[in-house]
Amino acid sequence: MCTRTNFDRIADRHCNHFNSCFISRSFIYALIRKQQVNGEANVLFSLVHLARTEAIKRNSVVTICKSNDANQCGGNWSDGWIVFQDNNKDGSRDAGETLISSGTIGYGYQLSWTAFGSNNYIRFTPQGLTLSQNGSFKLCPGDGDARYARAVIISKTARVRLPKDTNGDGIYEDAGGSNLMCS
Ligand SMILES: [Ca+2]
Ligand SMILES: [Ca+2]
Repeated sequence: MCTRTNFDRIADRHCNHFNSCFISRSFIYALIRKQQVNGEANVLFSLVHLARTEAIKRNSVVTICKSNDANQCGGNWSDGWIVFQDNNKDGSRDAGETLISSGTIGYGYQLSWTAFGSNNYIRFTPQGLTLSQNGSFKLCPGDGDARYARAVIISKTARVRLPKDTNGDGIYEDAGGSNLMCS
């Protein structure tokens, strides 16, 4: 006789004919993928924190822009980004502007930034605010499965928020509370 508790049902645990329960492979797979996208969202969280902190410390505008060569602005967000001291505040890394860091999102992920002002960069002021910019990053896995997508919202005051799955349907939401879509 196979007995499943409520917890087993929630965790999608099944029982075998020896009456011991096990967690299904698909559940573990889903759990790992959720953890992966959450890890990537935390990378973005830390990225914003770094740029904001550097802007305050350097008493200068610091910009994050998309970059495909870890040196200049260009390409797509999925290629990577750079963080630099943006002396003339133009969102582009000019000669003599110090490179602070560079990075990329995890392999296979698609990253986009949609914002008021520009979709190419985010600028932070010495006061620790964005330069009149609010927007959101969207992370999608390579296979476009929205269950493993996540948004990272940045407010004008440089506050970072990761919307949850408030309706509990397994898909995280965007800034407006709608399920994320990966196309
Ligand atoms: Ca510049
Ligand atoms: Ca949802």
